[in-house]
Amino acid sequence: MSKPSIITDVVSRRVWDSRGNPTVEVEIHLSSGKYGRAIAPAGASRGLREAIDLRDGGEILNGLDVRKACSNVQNIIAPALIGNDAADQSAIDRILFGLDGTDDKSKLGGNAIVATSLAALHAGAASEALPLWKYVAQTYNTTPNLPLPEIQIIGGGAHAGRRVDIQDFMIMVPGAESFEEVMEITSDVYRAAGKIIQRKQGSVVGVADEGGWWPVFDSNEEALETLVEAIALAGQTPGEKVVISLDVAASEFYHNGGYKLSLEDRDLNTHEMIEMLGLWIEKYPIVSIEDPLAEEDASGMIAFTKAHGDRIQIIGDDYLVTNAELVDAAVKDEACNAVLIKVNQVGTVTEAVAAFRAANEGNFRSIVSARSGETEDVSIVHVSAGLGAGQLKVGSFARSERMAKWNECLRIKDAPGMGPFAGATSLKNTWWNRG
Ligand code: 2PG
Ligand code: MG
Repeated sequence: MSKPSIITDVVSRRVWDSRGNPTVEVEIHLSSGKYGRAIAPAGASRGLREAIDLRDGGEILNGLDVRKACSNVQNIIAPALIGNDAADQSAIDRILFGLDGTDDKSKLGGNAIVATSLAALHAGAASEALPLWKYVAQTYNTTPNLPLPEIQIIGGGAHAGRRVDIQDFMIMVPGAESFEEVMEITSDVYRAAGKIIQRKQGSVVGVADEGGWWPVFDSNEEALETLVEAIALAGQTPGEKVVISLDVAASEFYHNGGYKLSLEDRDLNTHEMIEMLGLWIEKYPIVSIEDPLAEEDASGMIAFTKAHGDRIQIIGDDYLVTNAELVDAAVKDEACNAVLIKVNQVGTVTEAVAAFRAANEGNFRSIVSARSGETEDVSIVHVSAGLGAGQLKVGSFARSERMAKWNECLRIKDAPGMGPFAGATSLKNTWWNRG
Protein backbone atom coordinates (compact mmCIF):
# COMPACT_ATOMS: atom_id res chain seq x y z
CA MET A 1 0.00 0.00 0.00
CA SER A 2 1.25 3.47 -0.82
CA LYS A 3 1.94 6.06 1.87
CA PRO A 4 -1.29 7.70 3.07
CA SER A 5 0.05 11.19 2.35
CA ILE A 6 0.67 10.66 -1.37
CA ILE A 7 -1.07 13.29 -3.49
CA THR A 8 -3.76 11.84 -5.73
CA ASP A 9 -5.42 15.03 -6.93
CA VAL A 10 -5.01 18.82 -6.90
CA VAL A 11 -8.13 20.88 -7.49
CA SER A 12 -8.37 24.65 -7.93
CA ARG A 13 -11.38 26.89 -7.90
CA ARG A 14 -12.05 30.58 -8.12
CA VAL A 15 -13.49 31.98 -4.88
CA TRP A 16 -13.95 35.56 -3.60
CA ASP A 17 -12.09 37.62 -1.02
CA SER A 18 -13.16 40.26 1.51
CA ARG A 19 -12.92 43.03 -1.09
CA GLY A 20 -15.18 41.06 -3.42
CA ASN A 21 -12.26 40.25 -5.70
CA PRO A 22 -11.65 36.81 -7.18
CA THR A 23 -8.92 34.68 -5.65
CA VAL A 24 -7.52 31.16 -5.86
CA GLU A 25 -8.53 28.22 -3.67
CA VAL A 26 -6.61 24.94 -3.88
CA GLU A 27 -7.46 21.50 -2.50
CA ILE A 28 -4.88 18.75 -2.30
CA HIS A 29 -6.30 15.23 -1.98
CA LEU A 30 -4.35 12.30 -0.61
CA SER A 31 -4.40 8.55 -1.09
CA SER A 32 -5.83 8.16 2.43
CA GLY A 33 -8.92 10.14 1.38
CA LYS A 34 -7.87 13.09 3.55
CA TYR A 35 -7.29 16.51 2.02
CA GLY A 36 -6.01 20.01 2.72
CA ARG A 37 -7.42 23.30 1.45
CA ALA A 38 -6.18 26.90 1.39
CA ILE A 39 -7.08 30.23 -0.20
CA ALA A 40 -4.65 32.92 -1.43
CA PRO A 41 -5.02 36.33 0.28
CA ALA A 42 -4.20 39.58 -1.56
CA GLY A 43 -2.37 42.76 -0.54
CA ALA A 44 -3.16 46.33 -1.59
CA SER A 45 -0.04 48.06 -0.29
CA ARG A 46 2.45 45.67 -1.80
CA GLY A 47 6.22 45.70 -1.60
CA LEU A 48 8.13 46.10 -4.86
CA ARG A 49 9.90 42.78 -4.36
CA GLU A 50 6.85 40.66 -3.45
CA ALA A 51 5.69 37.55 -5.26
CA ILE A 52 3.30 38.67 -7.99
CA ASP A 53 -0.27 37.42 -8.19
CA LEU A 54 -1.34 36.36 -11.65
CA ARG A 55 -4.40 38.37 -12.73
CA ASP A 56 -6.02 38.02 -16.14
CA GLY A 57 -6.13 41.72 -17.03
CA GLY A 58 -8.59 43.03 -19.59
CA GLU A 59 -12.09 44.33 -18.99
CA ILE A 60 -13.65 41.51 -16.99
CA LEU A 61 -13.75 41.96 -13.19
CA ASN A 62 -11.58 45.04 -13.46
CA GLY A 63 -8.75 42.92 -14.81
CA LEU A 64 -8.49 41.02 -11.51
CA ASP A 65 -9.82 37.63 -12.60
CA VAL A 66 -7.72 34.60 -11.69
CA ARG A 67 -8.80 32.10 -14.36
CA LYS A 68 -5.22 31.76 -15.62
CA ALA A 69 -3.84 31.16 -12.12
CA CYS A 70 -6.52 28.50 -11.50
CA SER A 71 -5.80 26.82 -14.80
CA ASN A 72 -2.06 26.86 -13.98
CA VAL A 73 -2.87 24.89 -10.82
CA GLN A 74 -5.02 22.47 -12.78
CA ASN A 75 -2.83 22.01 -15.85
CA ILE A 76 0.75 22.59 -14.70
CA ILE A 77 0.94 22.18 -10.92
CA ALA A 78 -1.43 19.21 -10.50
CA PRO A 79 0.33 16.85 -12.92
CA ALA A 80 3.69 17.69 -11.30
CA LEU A 81 2.47 17.15 -7.72
CA ILE A 82 0.38 14.00 -8.14
CA GLY A 83 2.34 11.04 -6.81
CA ASN A 84 4.46 13.19 -4.44
CA ASP A 85 4.31 13.13 -0.65
CA ALA A 86 2.32 16.06 0.78
CA ALA A 87 4.07 15.54 4.11
CA ASP A 88 7.37 16.60 2.53
CA GLN A 89 6.65 20.33 2.45
CA SER A 90 10.10 21.37 1.29
CA ALA A 91 9.96 18.92 -1.64
CA ILE A 92 6.51 20.21 -2.64
CA ASP A 93 7.69 23.81 -2.46
CA ARG A 94 10.83 22.95 -4.44
CA ILE A 95 8.65 21.54 -7.21
CA LEU A 96 6.52 24.72 -7.21
CA PHE A 97 9.65 26.85 -7.28
CA GLY A 98 11.11 24.86 -10.17
CA LEU A 99 7.87 24.86 -12.19
CA ASP A 100 7.59 28.62 -11.91
CA GLY A 101 11.26 29.43 -12.47
CA THR A 102 10.92 33.20 -11.97
CA ASP A 103 12.22 35.31 -9.06
CA ASP A 104 8.80 36.79 -8.38
CA LYS A 105 6.51 33.78 -9.04
CA SER A 106 4.97 35.69 -11.91
CA LYS A 107 4.82 32.76 -14.35
CA LEU A 108 2.39 30.52 -12.47
CA GLY A 109 1.27 33.32 -10.15
CA GLY A 110 2.06 33.93 -6.48
CA ASN A 111 -1.64 33.34 -5.80
CA ALA A 112 -1.59 29.88 -7.46
CA ILE A 113 1.64 28.96 -5.67
CA VAL A 114 0.77 30.14 -2.15
CA ALA A 115 -2.65 28.46 -2.17
CA THR A 116 -1.00 25.20 -3.29
CA SER A 117 1.84 25.42 -0.78
CA LEU A 118 -0.55 26.09 2.12
CA ALA A 119 -2.98 23.40 0.91
CA ALA A 120 -0.08 20.91 1.04
CA LEU A 121 0.65 22.00 4.61
CA HIS A 122 -3.01 21.41 5.55
CA ALA A 123 -2.99 18.05 3.76
CA GLY A 124 0.15 16.97 5.63
CA ALA A 125 -1.49 17.90 8.94
CA ALA A 126 -4.72 16.09 8.00
CA SER A 127 -2.74 13.04 7.05
CA GLU A 128 -1.22 12.86 10.52
CA ALA A 129 -4.53 13.84 12.16
CA LEU A 130 -2.79 16.83 13.79
CA PRO A 131 -4.09 20.37 14.20
CA LEU A 132 -2.23 22.58 11.74
CA TRP A 133 -0.30 24.52 14.41
CA LYS A 134 0.99 21.26 15.89
CA TYR A 135 2.01 19.96 12.49
CA VAL A 136 3.86 23.23 11.81
CA ALA A 137 5.73 22.91 15.12
CA GLN A 138 6.57 19.29 14.41
CA THR A 139 7.69 19.96 10.84
CA TYR A 140 9.90 22.93 11.73
CA ASN A 141 10.95 21.84 15.19
CA THR A 142 9.62 24.97 16.85
CA THR A 143 8.00 25.72 20.21
CA PRO A 144 4.36 26.80 19.86
CA ASN A 145 2.81 29.71 21.69
CA LEU A 146 -0.33 31.79 21.47
CA PRO A 147 0.52 35.09 19.75
CA LEU A 148 0.00 38.60 21.06
CA PRO A 149 -2.35 40.33 18.59
CA GLU A 150 -1.83 43.68 16.90
CA ILE A 151 -5.36 44.90 16.19
CA GLN A 152 -6.34 47.78 13.94
CA ILE A 153 -8.75 50.37 15.36
CA ILE A 154 -8.46 53.02 12.63
CA GLY A 155 -7.60 52.23 9.01
CA GLY A 156 -5.98 54.54 6.49
CA GLY A 157 -3.66 54.66 3.50
CA ALA A 158 -4.37 52.33 0.61
CA HIS A 159 -7.04 50.57 2.68
CA ALA A 160 -9.25 53.61 3.23
CA GLY A 161 -9.19 55.77 0.13
CA ARG A 162 -6.03 57.43 1.54
CA ARG A 163 -8.22 59.45 3.92
CA VAL A 164 -5.22 59.54 6.24
CA ASP A 165 -1.67 58.86 5.04
CA ILE A 166 -0.66 56.43 7.79
CA GLN A 167 -2.14 53.00 7.04
CA ASP A 168 -2.79 51.26 10.37
CA PHE A 169 -3.49 52.69 13.82
CA MET A 170 -3.47 49.62 16.04
CA ILE A 171 -3.43 48.60 19.66
CA MET A 172 -1.57 45.82 21.41
CA VAL A 173 -2.51 44.61 24.87
CA PRO A 174 0.72 43.10 26.18
CA GLY A 175 -0.42 43.74 29.75
CA ALA A 176 -3.34 41.32 29.43
CA GLU A 177 -3.16 38.16 31.49
CA SER A 178 -4.72 36.08 28.75
CA PHE A 179 -5.73 36.10 25.10
CA GLU A 180 -9.35 36.39 26.20
CA GLU A 181 -8.59 39.56 28.08
CA VAL A 182 -7.01 40.98 24.90
CA MET A 183 -10.26 40.31 23.05
CA GLU A 184 -12.37 41.95 25.78
CA ILE A 185 -10.22 45.08 26.00
CA THR A 186 -10.00 45.36 22.21
CA SER A 187 -13.76 45.09 21.89
CA ASP A 188 -14.11 47.96 24.38
CA VAL A 189 -11.49 50.12 22.64
CA TYR A 190 -12.95 49.47 19.19
CA ARG A 191 -16.43 50.43 20.36
CA ALA A 192 -15.11 53.48 22.23
CA ALA A 193 -13.33 54.69 19.08
CA GLY A 194 -16.61 54.39 17.16
CA LYS A 195 -18.41 56.43 19.82
CA ILE A 196 -15.78 59.18 19.76
CA ILE A 197 -15.87 59.40 15.97
CA GLN A 198 -19.68 59.48 16.02
CA ARG A 199 -19.62 62.28 18.59
CA LYS A 200 -17.02 64.37 16.77
CA GLN A 201 -18.27 63.90 13.25
CA GLY A 202 -21.96 63.26 13.71
CA SER A 203 -21.72 59.99 11.82
CA VAL A 204 -19.45 57.03 11.38
CA VAL A 205 -18.74 56.76 7.68
CA GLY A 206 -17.73 53.14 7.45
CA VAL A 207 -14.94 50.71 7.94
CA ALA A 208 -11.70 50.36 5.99
CA ASP A 209 -10.56 47.23 4.14
CA GLU A 210 -9.40 45.54 7.34
CA GLY A 211 -12.40 46.54 9.43
CA GLY A 212 -10.97 49.59 11.23
CA TRP A 213 -12.94 52.84 11.46
CA TRP A 214 -12.53 55.15 8.53
CA PRO A 215 -13.13 58.68 9.79
CA VAL A 216 -12.43 62.15 8.42
CA PHE A 217 -9.41 63.67 10.16
CA ASP A 218 -7.59 66.95 9.61
CA SER A 219 -4.19 65.47 10.36
CA ASN A 220 -2.53 62.10 10.83
CA GLU A 221 -1.85 63.00 14.43
CA GLU A 222 -5.57 63.47 15.06
CA ALA A 223 -5.99 59.75 14.43
CA LEU A 224 -3.40 59.07 17.15
CA GLU A 225 -5.16 61.44 19.54
CA THR A 226 -8.46 59.68 18.85
CA LEU A 227 -6.86 56.32 19.52
CA VAL A 228 -5.48 57.48 22.88
CA GLU A 229 -8.90 58.91 23.75
CA ALA A 230 -10.54 55.61 22.81
CA ILE A 231 -8.17 53.64 25.04
CA ALA A 232 -9.04 55.96 27.94
CA LEU A 233 -12.79 55.86 27.24
CA ALA A 234 -12.53 52.07 27.36
CA GLY A 235 -11.36 52.44 30.97
CA GLN A 236 -7.67 51.79 30.28
CA THR A 237 -4.66 53.98 30.97
CA PRO A 238 -2.82 54.43 27.66
CA GLY A 239 0.66 52.91 27.96
CA GLU A 240 -0.16 50.59 30.84
CA LYS A 241 -1.89 47.42 29.67
CA VAL A 242 -2.65 48.85 26.25
CA VAL A 243 -0.07 50.33 23.86
CA ILE A 244 -0.09 51.63 20.30
CA SER A 245 1.34 50.13 17.15
CA LEU A 246 1.50 51.85 13.75
CA ASP A 247 1.97 50.62 10.22
CA VAL A 248 3.14 53.76 8.45
CA ALA A 249 3.41 51.87 5.11
CA ALA A 250 5.63 54.77 4.08
CA SER A 251 6.44 53.38 0.62
CA GLU A 252 2.87 54.27 -0.34
CA PHE A 253 3.50 58.02 -0.08
CA TYR A 254 7.18 58.17 -1.02
CA HIS A 255 7.68 59.95 -4.32
CA ASN A 256 10.86 61.36 -5.88
CA GLY A 257 12.86 60.85 -2.72
CA GLY A 258 10.37 62.53 -0.38
CA TYR A 259 7.31 61.79 1.71
CA LYS A 260 4.04 63.45 0.74
CA LEU A 261 1.51 63.70 3.55
CA SER A 262 -1.49 64.52 1.35
CA LEU A 263 -3.89 65.01 4.25
CA GLU A 264 -1.75 67.81 5.63
CA ASP A 265 -0.42 68.99 2.26
CA ARG A 266 3.13 68.61 3.57
CA ASP A 267 6.27 67.29 1.90
CA LEU A 268 8.86 65.81 4.25
CA ASN A 269 12.37 64.64 3.56
CA THR A 270 13.75 61.56 5.31
CA HIS A 271 15.14 63.56 8.20
CA GLU A 272 11.83 65.37 8.77
CA MET A 273 9.89 62.11 8.56
CA ILE A 274 12.15 60.58 11.24
CA GLU A 275 11.73 63.70 13.35
CA MET A 276 7.92 63.60 13.09
CA LEU A 277 7.78 59.93 14.07
CA GLY A 278 10.24 60.62 16.89
CA LEU A 279 7.90 63.29 18.30
CA TRP A 280 4.99 60.84 18.11
CA ILE A 281 7.02 58.20 19.96
CA GLU A 282 7.68 60.71 22.74
CA LYS A 283 4.12 61.93 22.95
CA TYR A 284 2.11 58.70 22.53
CA PRO A 285 2.53 55.20 23.99
CA ILE A 286 3.80 53.75 20.71
CA VAL A 287 5.64 50.48 21.08
CA SER A 288 5.87 49.30 17.47
CA ILE A 289 6.21 50.96 14.05
CA GLU A 290 6.10 49.08 10.75
CA ASP A 291 7.70 50.45 7.57
CA PRO A 292 8.42 53.89 9.11
CA LEU A 293 10.36 54.80 5.96
CA ALA A 294 9.95 53.65 2.37
CA GLU A 295 11.35 50.38 1.09
CA GLU A 296 13.68 52.33 -1.23
CA ASP A 297 14.93 54.46 1.67
CA ALA A 298 17.38 52.04 3.29
CA SER A 299 19.50 54.77 4.85
CA GLY A 300 16.31 56.23 6.36
CA MET A 301 15.40 52.86 7.91
CA ILE A 302 18.93 52.56 9.31
CA ALA A 303 18.88 56.09 10.75
CA PHE A 304 15.43 55.53 12.29
CA THR A 305 16.51 52.23 13.87
CA LYS A 306 19.64 53.86 15.23
CA ALA A 307 17.51 56.56 16.85
CA HIS A 308 14.66 54.41 18.21
CA GLY A 309 15.54 50.72 17.87
CA ASP A 310 16.43 50.36 21.53
CA ARG A 311 12.99 51.61 22.62
CA ILE A 312 10.45 50.29 20.15
CA GLN A 313 9.84 47.41 17.78
CA ILE A 314 10.61 48.43 14.19
CA ILE A 315 9.08 46.10 11.63
CA GLY A 316 10.13 45.60 8.04
CA ASP A 317 7.16 44.66 5.85
CA ASP A 318 7.52 46.11 2.33
CA TYR A 319 11.16 46.54 3.30
CA LEU A 320 11.76 42.80 3.79
CA VAL A 321 8.90 41.08 1.89
CA THR A 322 9.34 37.88 3.97
CA ASN A 323 12.62 37.22 2.18
CA ALA A 324 15.35 35.47 4.20
CA GLU A 325 18.17 37.18 2.32
CA LEU A 326 16.69 40.61 2.89
CA VAL A 327 16.20 39.76 6.58
CA ASP A 328 19.88 38.73 6.81
CA ALA A 329 20.90 42.02 5.20
CA ALA A 330 18.65 44.05 7.53
CA VAL A 331 20.15 42.28 10.55
CA LYS A 332 23.62 43.18 9.33
CA ASP A 333 22.65 46.78 8.50
CA GLU A 334 20.55 47.22 11.67
CA ALA A 335 17.81 48.60 9.42
CA CYS A 336 14.95 47.41 11.69
CA ASN A 337 14.53 44.84 14.49
CA ALA A 338 11.53 42.77 13.44
CA VAL A 339 10.05 41.17 10.33
CA LEU A 340 6.47 40.83 9.17
CA ILE A 341 5.89 37.29 7.92
CA LYS A 342 3.33 37.04 5.11
CA VAL A 343 3.43 33.67 3.37
CA ASN A 344 1.96 35.04 0.14
CA GLN A 345 4.52 37.83 0.01
CA VAL A 346 7.25 35.30 -0.75
CA GLY A 347 5.05 32.52 -2.16
CA THR A 348 5.76 29.28 -0.30
CA VAL A 349 5.64 28.03 3.28
CA THR A 350 9.27 26.90 3.06
CA GLU A 351 10.50 30.35 2.09
CA ALA A 352 8.37 32.05 4.75
CA VAL A 353 9.84 29.75 7.39
CA ALA A 354 13.33 30.55 6.09
CA ALA A 355 12.61 34.26 6.68
CA PHE A 356 11.35 33.43 10.19
CA ARG A 357 14.52 31.46 10.92
CA ALA A 358 16.73 34.25 9.59
CA ALA A 359 14.89 36.62 11.94
CA ASN A 360 15.45 34.32 14.91
CA GLU A 361 19.13 34.00 14.14
CA GLY A 362 19.45 37.74 13.88
CA ASN A 363 17.53 38.35 17.12
CA PHE A 364 14.68 39.97 15.20
CA ARG A 365 11.10 39.53 16.37
CA SER A 366 8.57 37.99 13.94
CA ILE A 367 4.98 39.06 13.43
CA VAL A 368 2.88 36.77 11.24
CA SER A 369 0.43 38.86 9.23
CA ALA A 370 -2.71 38.67 7.13
CA ARG A 371 -3.25 40.77 3.99
CA SER A 372 -5.79 43.50 3.47
CA GLY A 373 -7.69 41.15 1.13
CA GLU A 374 -8.56 38.09 3.19
CA THR A 375 -11.04 35.21 3.42
CA GLU A 376 -12.26 32.66 5.94
CA ASP A 377 -8.88 30.92 5.62
CA VAL A 378 -7.19 30.80 9.03
CA SER A 379 -3.86 29.19 8.06
CA ILE A 380 -1.81 32.13 9.32
CA VAL A 381 -3.10 31.68 12.88
CA HIS A 382 -1.63 28.19 12.87
CA VAL A 383 1.59 29.33 11.23
CA SER A 384 2.06 31.98 13.91
CA ALA A 385 1.14 29.71 16.83
CA GLY A 386 3.02 26.69 15.48
CA LEU A 387 6.25 28.59 14.83
CA GLY A 388 5.92 30.33 18.17
CA ALA A 389 6.31 33.65 16.37
CA GLY A 390 4.88 35.53 19.34
CA GLN A 391 2.78 38.10 17.45
CA LEU A 392 -0.09 38.10 14.96
CA LYS A 393 -1.54 40.95 12.89
CA VAL A 394 -4.81 40.32 11.06
CA GLY A 395 -6.56 43.70 10.90
CA SER A 396 -9.41 44.96 13.01
CA PHE A 397 -12.06 43.73 15.40
CA ALA A 398 -14.86 43.59 12.84
CA ARG A 399 -15.68 41.68 9.64
CA SER A 400 -15.67 37.91 9.65
CA GLU A 401 -12.50 37.43 7.59
CA ARG A 402 -10.71 39.10 10.55
CA MET A 403 -12.77 37.69 13.41
CA ALA A 404 -12.35 34.17 11.99
CA LYS A 405 -8.65 34.48 12.84
CA TRP A 406 -9.14 35.80 16.38
CA ASN A 407 -11.78 33.14 17.00
CA GLU A 408 -9.41 30.45 15.75
CA CYS A 409 -6.87 31.63 18.35
CA LEU A 410 -9.54 31.08 21.00
CA ARG A 411 -10.17 27.56 19.71
CA ILE A 412 -6.56 26.48 19.89
CA LYS A 413 -5.44 28.33 22.99
CA ASP A 414 -6.12 25.54 25.48
CA ALA A 415 -5.25 22.62 23.22
CA PRO A 416 -2.80 20.10 24.68
CA GLY A 417 0.73 21.05 23.66
CA MET A 418 -0.03 24.72 22.99
CA GLY A 419 2.46 26.97 24.73
CA PRO A 420 1.60 30.03 26.84
CA PHE A 421 0.12 33.31 25.63
CA ALA A 422 3.12 35.28 24.37
CA GLY A 423 1.76 38.56 25.83
CA ALA A 424 4.36 40.71 27.51
CA THR A 425 7.32 38.53 26.57
CA SER A 426 6.97 39.35 22.90
CA LEU A 427 7.70 43.01 23.64
CA LYS A 428 10.80 42.36 25.70
CA ASN A 429 13.55 44.95 25.21
CA THR A 430 11.14 47.73 24.36
CA TRP A 431 10.34 50.67 26.66
CA TRP A 432 7.22 48.75 27.68
CA ASN A 433 9.10 45.68 28.90
CA ARG A 434 12.68 46.18 29.96
CA GLY A 435 12.65 42.99 32.06
C1 2PG B 1 0.36 45.58 5.48
C2 2PG B 1 -0.80 44.76 4.96
C3 2PG B 1 -1.72 44.31 6.04
P1 2PG B 1 -1.55 44.81 2.50
O1 2PG B 1 0.78 46.56 4.88
O2 2PG B 1 0.93 45.22 6.51
O3 2PG B 1 -2.13 45.37 6.86
O4 2PG B 1 -1.49 45.44 3.96
O5 2PG B 1 -2.06 43.42 2.63
O6 2PG B 1 -2.47 45.70 1.72
O7 2PG B 1 -0.16 44.84 1.97
MG1 MG C 1 2.56 46.77 6.30
